[in-house]
Amino acid sequence: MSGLGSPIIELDASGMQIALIAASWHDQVMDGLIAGALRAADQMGAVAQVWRVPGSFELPLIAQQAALSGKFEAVVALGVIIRGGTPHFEYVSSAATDGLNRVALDTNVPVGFGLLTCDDEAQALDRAGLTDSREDKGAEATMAAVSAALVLRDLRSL
Ligand code: DLZ
Repeated sequence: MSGLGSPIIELDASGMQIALIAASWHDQVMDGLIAGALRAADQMGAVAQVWRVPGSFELPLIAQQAALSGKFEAVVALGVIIRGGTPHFEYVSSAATDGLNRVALDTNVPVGFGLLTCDDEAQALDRAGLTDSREDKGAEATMAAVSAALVLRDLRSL
């Protein structure tokens, strides 16, 4: 993981099936987030399938269906919302955030939160796991979801 105070996590998730749900707004940032998520999945031995949705508002529904399919131990949601001159930012951000949290709690499948809510595109690029980025939020969200899925495996085997 990459942000200040974030943990260093090394995980063995060999063969774990995970679903990556990725929005499509702000393509350069999304390319970085998806690449970071796939890199992290690969490093942990997890097998990732990617689905694209139009915008971040659509992430919760598709994340919910992936979780309910029973085929994935973890779901990762990736998106970028840039603050603009309209109230859309607040509506889309809170709908996506609340929805994704609800998916995890309703389905008992961990949902990695790889949704960037940024003031401008430069801030988003800095978190996108690109060559010049300081942070890699796609990888971070993927590691968090897989880590939680491994804890759930342990808890369910008690
Ligand atoms: C409408 C909208 C706006 C203004 N901004 C973004 C954004 O920055 N990032 C994003 O992922 N999606 C945005 N959207 C689209 C909504 O998420 C949604 O796709 C549409 O409102 C259609 O349901």
